[in-house]
Amino acid sequence: MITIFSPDHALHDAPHEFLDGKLIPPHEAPVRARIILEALERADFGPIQPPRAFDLEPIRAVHDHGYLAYLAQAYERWVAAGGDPAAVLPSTLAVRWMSRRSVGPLVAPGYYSFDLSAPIVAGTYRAARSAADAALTGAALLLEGQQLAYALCRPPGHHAGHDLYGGYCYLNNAAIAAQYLGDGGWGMGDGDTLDSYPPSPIPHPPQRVAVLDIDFHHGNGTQQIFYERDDVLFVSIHADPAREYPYFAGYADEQGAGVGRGFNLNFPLEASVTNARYLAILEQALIAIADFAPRFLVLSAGFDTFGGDPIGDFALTADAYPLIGQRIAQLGLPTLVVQEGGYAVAALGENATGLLRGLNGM
Ligand code: SP5
Ligand code: ZN
Repeated sequence: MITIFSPDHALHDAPHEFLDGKLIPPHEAPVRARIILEALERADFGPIQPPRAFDLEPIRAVHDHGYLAYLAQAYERWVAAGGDPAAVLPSTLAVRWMSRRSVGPLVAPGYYSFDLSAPIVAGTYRAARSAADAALTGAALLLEGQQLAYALCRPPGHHAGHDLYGGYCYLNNAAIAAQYLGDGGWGMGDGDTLDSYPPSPIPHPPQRVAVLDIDFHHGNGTQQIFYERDDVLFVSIHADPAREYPYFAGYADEQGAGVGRGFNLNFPLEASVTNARYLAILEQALIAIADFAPRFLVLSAGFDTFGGDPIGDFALTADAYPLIGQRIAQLGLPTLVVQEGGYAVAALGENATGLLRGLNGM
């Protein structure tokens, strides 16, 4: 297995998040990636490499152009307009019946985000790009024949939609990688120029890709990005949104739309889910993925399903993760693991290495 990690993740270090009416220290902090990296270095999974530098094209295949331009400049424009230099956080959110486009420097955050848990600081965009590059590098490695790669992404990505950020997520690393895998990576990578993208004619139809999301929270962003697609299957096992974040998506009746109908599968679960219960649900998820017969698997891996997680309410123990990894490996698919959430920092190293041990068949 190859691990891809960029120290640039640390450029994203939010001063706070807004939760239940309080400004609190952010759950999503640089220490998370440091802890996982240290545990990986102690374990023996293979090389740890920096990401290759990709240009914006494979990101633009998933995200809106105006959204990306906003993210790139949000902090500087916010500060120049008198916003608090601590971080960009909206005061007014675009919602159902007031969603007209308005993108002044102090207002765009409310147009492009859906909650108050994803502040933007000076280094957020560079960190998010490094995470997307890590996922893309992992995808490129699979296209080059690797069977397993782990993108130690931070900030995470699965809550970020086509043109919307939130839930600690800005760029949807897993979706960007899935799209790249489906496209076969054509025209992309080190040394490629805009002139070579896209080559015409496109050499082959999109390859089928499955995204399995095992973060505690529903991957609403990934779901939205692929909702009307039949070439990407999205399967998510998560806390019932009737009870837990992200509340407004992730229900079982969300099954895809148009040609994508039947290619979105949600497993919303009750509180206090045990190892045995989780593994039984995972079995159903894996059957759906095997039926879809994808060429590649992207695994959005969160460890906030752990019993000790400060914002989760499942009851998984550390023993669950090697078993989860083992079962997923039995699909026999080239797999890219993309790091998402997990906030029980003291347990993150053990849980992450546990999952990877299972995936590696160790
Ligand atoms: C990537 C990721 O895991 N993002 C999660 C963002 C969740 N933010 C809101 C959490 C709401 C928690 N409410 C339960 C508090 C339990 N005391
Ligand atoms: Zn989560």
